[in-house]
Amino acid sequence: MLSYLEQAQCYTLEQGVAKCMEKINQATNNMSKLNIIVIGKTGVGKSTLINAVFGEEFAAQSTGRPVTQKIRYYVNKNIPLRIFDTPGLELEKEQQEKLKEDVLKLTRFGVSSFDNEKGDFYSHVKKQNTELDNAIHCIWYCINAQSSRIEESELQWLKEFTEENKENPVPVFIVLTQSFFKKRAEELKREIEKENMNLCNIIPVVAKPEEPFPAYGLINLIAAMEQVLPEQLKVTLINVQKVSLKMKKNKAQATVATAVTSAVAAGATPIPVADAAVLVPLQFSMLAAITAVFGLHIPNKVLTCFLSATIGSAGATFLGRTIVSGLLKLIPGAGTVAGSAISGGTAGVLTAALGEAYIAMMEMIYKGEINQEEIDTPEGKQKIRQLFLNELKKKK
Ligand SMILES: Nc1nc2c(ncn2[C@@H]2O[C@H](COP(=O)(O)OP(=O)(O)OP(=O)(O)O)[C@@H](O)[C@H]2O)c(=O)[nH]1
Ligand SMILES: [Mg+2]
Repeated sequence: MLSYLEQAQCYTLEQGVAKCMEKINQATNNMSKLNIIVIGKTGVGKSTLINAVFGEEFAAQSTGRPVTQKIRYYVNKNIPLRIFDTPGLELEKEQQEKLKEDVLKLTRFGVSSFDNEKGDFYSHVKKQNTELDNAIHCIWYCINAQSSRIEESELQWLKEFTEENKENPVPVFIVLTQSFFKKRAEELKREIEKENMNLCNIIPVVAKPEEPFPAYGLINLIAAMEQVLPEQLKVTLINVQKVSLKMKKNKAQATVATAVTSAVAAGATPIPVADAAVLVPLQFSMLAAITAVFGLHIPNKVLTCFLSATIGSAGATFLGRTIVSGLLKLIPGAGTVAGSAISGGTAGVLTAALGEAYIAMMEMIYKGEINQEEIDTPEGKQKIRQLFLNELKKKK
């Protein structure tokens, strides 16, 4: 058996990519699903809101559905999200009552108590839910802000619901949709606030711009959710939301900072140059975490290009020796110890540059400035290499 270090040093580029991909898949697949219930009358803009926050890719499934009297949730196997769409608010009192009971039931017994095929609860589930993945994490109650007042029946429903929700509280957000006129939306907000219900927040939004009204407020909704969600679900939220690239970048940069701290610590006892590969697992975990934050699918080809253009080599050996032969020359101060060891500082600089270059590439992919095919060309690789070198230079 080879020792861990020896194995690490023997990584070929191919093996390195496979290992890194494994971590990326783990990070993405192990992400907790975020479960949101969306409530509101027909036409207030629920689908438009879902579209704007999570992308067409997700909400496409929730539009064009025939009017239904049942709760249904929507999933997409590549997105760690379940959106419950609820009908019935504009129906008879009896049905409004049933909707309230059903939503409360969902919050108590969790997603697995619900048969999505039938749009009803399984009869056998009696146990209160305790699992995070199975819980309802928040409720968006949508009210059209173009109406100047909140209707009495809606207010009553909300009062009763928030009162009963106290038992097993799930964060409730009132989303004031179509808040084209901010003043009017603010008035409505104050009116609702006066009722002193147990609400997390009341957030005016315009989900889809319409001349002359720009979209706004969606970032506030995400930020408010981020404040109340448990840590594990914050990553999911940042992954699934399509509203703020800045939020994704901030989270990704925090991930890099953590990895840099670990790399510096690992290098506190100077790492013999031949053992530089000890850093590789750490850096792969960092890349996996960044991928999870961006919520992008990264194919093997792209990862291969990225790793070969940065820390890898096209040859047989991976990382450890490449760093020694090439990269150390580029790092200010590293040259002095290059003959014998990698210092903590150098390990940190390398990790930071790698993380930042990856974020830069993800940003370009996210914005559609570069696609997979373009990355997999000599020019594409050169571009990535340049991103990495620029980051190394910045660390001077
Ligand atoms: N410009 C603009 N139009 C909006 C916005 N929100 C809703 N609308 C419009 O209002 C109409 C209804 O919106 P939907 O998103 O379908 O409403 P819904 O709540 O999903 O309705 P149901 O599925 O029938 O319950 C559509 O014509 C939307 O284009 C918005 O933020 N901006
Ligand atoms: Mg709809």
